Amino acid sequence: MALSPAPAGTVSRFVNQARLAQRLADMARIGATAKGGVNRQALSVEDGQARALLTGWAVARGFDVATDGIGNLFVRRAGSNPDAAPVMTGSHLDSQPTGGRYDGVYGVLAGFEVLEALEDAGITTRHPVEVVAWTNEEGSRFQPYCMGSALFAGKMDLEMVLACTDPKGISVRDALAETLALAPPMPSRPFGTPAAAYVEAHIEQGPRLEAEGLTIGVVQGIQGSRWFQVEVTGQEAHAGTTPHGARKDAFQTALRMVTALNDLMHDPDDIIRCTFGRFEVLPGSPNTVPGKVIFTIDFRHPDAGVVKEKGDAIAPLLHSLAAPCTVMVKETSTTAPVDFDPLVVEAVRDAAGLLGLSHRDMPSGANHDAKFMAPRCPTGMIFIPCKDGISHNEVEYASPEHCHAGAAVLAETLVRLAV
Ligand code: HGY
Ligand code: MN
Ligand code: MN
Repeated sequence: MALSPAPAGTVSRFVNQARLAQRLADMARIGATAKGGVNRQALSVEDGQARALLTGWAVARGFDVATDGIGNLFVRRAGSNPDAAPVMTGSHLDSQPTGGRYDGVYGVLAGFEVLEALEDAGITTRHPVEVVAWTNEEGSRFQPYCMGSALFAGKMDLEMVLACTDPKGISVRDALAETLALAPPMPSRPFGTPAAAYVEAHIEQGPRLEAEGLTIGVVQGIQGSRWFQVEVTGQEAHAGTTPHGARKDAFQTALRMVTALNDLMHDPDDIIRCTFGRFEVLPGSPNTVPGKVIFTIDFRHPDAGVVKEKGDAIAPLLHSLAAPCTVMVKETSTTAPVDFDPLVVEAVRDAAGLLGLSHRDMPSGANHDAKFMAPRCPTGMIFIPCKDGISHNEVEYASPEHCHAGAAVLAETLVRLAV
């Protein structure tokens, strides 16, 4: 048994590209869509099946598995000091409804590959090394996003989370019970157990690495983000008989609101991100004046001041435009920008350099579970390119070579932190 610290560059030699590619392919069969992506939404049957598959792989390799009150799945490889806090890695298994085969799941399986490489190399780290599959990172079916990592980090209340419902009215509580039933029973741990460090590998979900011909992104931090759900209530009426002057048309009101929000978020530098991803017009009949519109706002920016100033302006603006309808504005998530730990960022940069992989420092436009881990322990992220920078799309793709490179950098980084 080679004792850590293994000479730098040892463990990455045991990171197996074909094995990682096969596990990604096996996992992509769960929730597979006709266009080559996945629909594996949080706490769905498919999410439960994915957790069960990972659990089976972990048990087969002799790793310990555990869960917690929101269904986070922890896979631990023991270290020489069982009392040492684990060095953690991971990401999420849940996907967008028309998601890709790499978003989230790459980070979970790259982390699992590192555990297997450590095992194959016979390396003993002082700290345990743990991979975690966080529950509901996406926030697509259930808002807010990152429920698993936020509860682990003590940033959300469990009862609030369990009461959240999806558009069909199914609660997190009920969906969680069904999901947990699909995986074998395992020990449960409290939230907030110590972590020595957390490093997450993820596809970039943007175009920069590919455009610059680079292999590794050394991630500096994640921009701020505020999500809102808006409900405009008017009055259903007959499309043929109701004069426009007498209408309480929820769609026309919502349209004015979106136009005003576009003006508020106009940014000639194209740094602000503002997206209306869900827009429901009810009752949705061609000859009934819409009585209700429900839409979402996903607003992001790297500067905390802009996140506060523009985000605080949203609700007053929408209320000023509501008449003759009424409006309810619910902020479903607010997360400030985070900077990652310089020592972890340096460890990632050094690992990429050690392996001779082209790399650059860069920010993350996307949210990740690392956002909630950053205040809890020294945290960092590793990006690999994805084709045409496309993600949250069934055509999402990352090459086996890039997947391997990211896992190799992750392996060298985790070993350095786990000694
Ligand atoms: O929305 C996000 O930024 C993440 O990809 N779920
Ligand atoms: Mn993700
Ligand atoms: Mn995502």
